[in-house]
Amino acid sequence: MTAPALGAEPEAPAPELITNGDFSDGTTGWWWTEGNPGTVVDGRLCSEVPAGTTNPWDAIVGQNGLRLAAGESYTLRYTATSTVPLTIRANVQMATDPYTAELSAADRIDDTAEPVEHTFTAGADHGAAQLAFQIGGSKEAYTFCLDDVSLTGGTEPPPYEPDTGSPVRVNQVGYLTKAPKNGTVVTDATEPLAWELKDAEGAGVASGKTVPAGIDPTSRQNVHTFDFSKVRAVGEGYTVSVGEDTSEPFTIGDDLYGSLRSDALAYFYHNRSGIRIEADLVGAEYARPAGHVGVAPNQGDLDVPCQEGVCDYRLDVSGGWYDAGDHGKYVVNGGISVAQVMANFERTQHVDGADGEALGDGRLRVPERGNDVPDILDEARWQLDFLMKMQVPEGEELAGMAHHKIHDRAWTGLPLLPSEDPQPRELHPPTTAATLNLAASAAQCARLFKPYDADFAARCLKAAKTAWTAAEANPDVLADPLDGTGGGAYSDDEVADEFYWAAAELFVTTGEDTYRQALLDSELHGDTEAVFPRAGISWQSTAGLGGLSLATVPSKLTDGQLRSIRAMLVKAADGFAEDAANSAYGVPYAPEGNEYVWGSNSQVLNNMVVLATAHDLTGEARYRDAVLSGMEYLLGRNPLNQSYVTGYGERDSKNQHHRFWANQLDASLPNPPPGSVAGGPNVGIEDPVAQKHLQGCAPAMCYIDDIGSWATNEITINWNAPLAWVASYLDDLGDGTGGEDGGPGGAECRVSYTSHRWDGGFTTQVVLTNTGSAEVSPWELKWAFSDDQRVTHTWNARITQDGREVTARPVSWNTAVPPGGTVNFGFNGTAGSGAADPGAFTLGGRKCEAAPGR
Ligand code: 9MR
Repeated sequence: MTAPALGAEPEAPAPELITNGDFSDGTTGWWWTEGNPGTVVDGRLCSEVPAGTTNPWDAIVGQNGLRLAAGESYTLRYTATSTVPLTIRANVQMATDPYTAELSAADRIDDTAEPVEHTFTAGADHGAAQLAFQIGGSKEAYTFCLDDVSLTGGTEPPPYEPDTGSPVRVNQVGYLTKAPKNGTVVTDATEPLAWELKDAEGAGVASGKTVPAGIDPTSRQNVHTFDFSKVRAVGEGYTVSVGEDTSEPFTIGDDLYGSLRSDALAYFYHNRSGIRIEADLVGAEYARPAGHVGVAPNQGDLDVPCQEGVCDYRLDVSGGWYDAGDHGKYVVNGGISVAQVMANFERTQHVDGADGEALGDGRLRVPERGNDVPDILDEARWQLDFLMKMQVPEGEELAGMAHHKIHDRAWTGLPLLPSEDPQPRELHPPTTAATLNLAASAAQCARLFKPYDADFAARCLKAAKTAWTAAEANPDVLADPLDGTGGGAYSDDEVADEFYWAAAELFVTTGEDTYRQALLDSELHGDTEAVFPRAGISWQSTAGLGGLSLATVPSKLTDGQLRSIRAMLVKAADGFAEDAANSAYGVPYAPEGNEYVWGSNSQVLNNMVVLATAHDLTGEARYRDAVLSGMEYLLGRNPLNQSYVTGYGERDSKNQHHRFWANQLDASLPNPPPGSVAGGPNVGIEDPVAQKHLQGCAPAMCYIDDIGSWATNEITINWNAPLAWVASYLDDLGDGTGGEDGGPGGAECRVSYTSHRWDGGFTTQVVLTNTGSAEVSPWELKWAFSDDQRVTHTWNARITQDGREVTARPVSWNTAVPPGGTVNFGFNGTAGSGAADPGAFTLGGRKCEAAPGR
């Protein structure tokens, strides 16, 4: 090894600004204009440029999102070939009008790849400049190929440190008056700390001690929790302080979720395709022309052909909702979304205290107000009509199946209004999953629309039954996972869950034995984890939607069948409640290995839907409490101190990935409207912005509020649908009890845990008190050690340990604990390194109060 010469500090190489400049990752990071789509050929990006364009900028290949600093020097390098010798322009410029250029070079290229190099100094700061190879203006058609693109210069931006604000984390919207009220504080301290709740004037209202919870594995931070459930004084501007640190302000009061209920539903109107979005419904800022109705430059969804080789007919597939930040419309995702919108309404028909009025005619932002149909059903119908248009017509091959999706032939850039999308639209092959999504949602449509429009209901039922029959005849036609150009793939190689869901909805609607039999024959029948997976319901795992309908909508299920479906649901809810109780942030979501997935916030929300339904069915407060703590997590009590819902909370997400709500890229465009939930932390960090900033992130911190981060910060119909469902449930809770007073926290157990430590070991005495009104037998108490303590010797209980997770169970003489009764047990163990005592205990999945004075 050669030592560097003394005095000659090796210079750090200038940072690279181009993503995927060698095209080793396909076309990732690159875009092009409509007439000259790019593909990677032999490791280079090539584009067929048509004959007869006029201006250089009539054909472009480029990359956006480049950060330049005024006064810094930059070097652009690339190689390019052209089958016709010509001059192109290599520009580094603003990405929006007036397109001011920092570099605008005229480069001669031909069929030999000569390296080109330009150096320039940036005259201004740019947050998101673009590199644009302007390759139009040629009379002749030619092939342009590009390789080894590099733009270096400036200084390395400092490592990304998310601004997480105060370490004291709360629900930034607020807490229902009579509900549990918990928060989390990030601190190095291992001993309890004093917390104080202050009113808007800063006067102390309540105080207490935090409960150390050890290292939270989702954030890798040492945290404590605090509980101020006992405070029931209504007010705004409350804060919690721990030492010098103060939380964001929040409210204590009733009915905190009324506006969220309607905002989260307005999301669907905002994202309607094929209709003008009216200022008088959503405000001038959000009004826009109809998208994809065949008005140039749109090619329209009124007469859409298939992808080449897929079919030779064309369909009118106008209408429906855009899926997300992109303008695609996907049956496989559209179906679950409209099902949850309908379920939001259907709940009001079967649950005491669920308010149908708030979803009724004239209450929501839909243009069909005043038609005597509940507004929420009007919104659902917009999508149902579209879904039915995606069905393969009679007489065609695969008649009755549904096309998987319709979207642009190539990916478009941001920002882009739906009405400005110039791409050709294409139908993609029918699939079993899409067909069953249609069958399930159309079957639900049939029963809900019957009182309002019998013809429409009959049309839904016919579509549903035809789809079911077609899916049975074609049970394994799967989407191609590589069919992801211009739109998402949404491929799913397991459709037993879609069969279960569709059979459930068809059975509830018709009572027919064919569908009952399909349910009983399903491999998912009776399998809680398959129907209600611990990681949550999603577009890939839809059986739970069927399970929820079976458990809640009156049907011809036998009493025994109903009991067993409900038992599965409650068992799943027990798991979620346990996950919430074990989480220092109260989140009812604990995926295997803490692998927060793409759209993790919707997994949290879907678990909350199951919990809320368990609460509706059993009246047990602990299910409600876990829904509430899930909402605490989503609205700010989390490792990033982030409210993931636009317009709610002090530190809300504002720059979600969307082509119209793209204020971050174009100041004349709006941010997402209130009530739009971001996808949330995703350990996959699949997009370039997340990859740039979030390498090595802790699971629940793999999130960035940047419009370029589609993997962590997109918004979609299938994420807002459970948000709207949950918002309705929460609004119905009123003061937190939904009428009956469950009492703060609803805890029905208390634990006192006293340890004496010595060098290398400890001895612990536990007193468990049943504070509820029912006997608990057999009891099962769980907690987690904050460190590597090991239990070595026990008395009066059987104790098992799995890593840090500890479970204590009765010995023969103390199996039952009567109301007011106690169990005493204890154990010796080897000490961990400076470990704190555990602070959170669950009895049968239900959170216990920690007895004071430990
Ligand atoms: O929500 C989808 C997520 O589960 C997948 O992992 C991801 C990658 O295939 O795609 C997500 O769905 C996107 C879809 O493909 C296109 N529209 C936007 C969706 C949300 O990001």
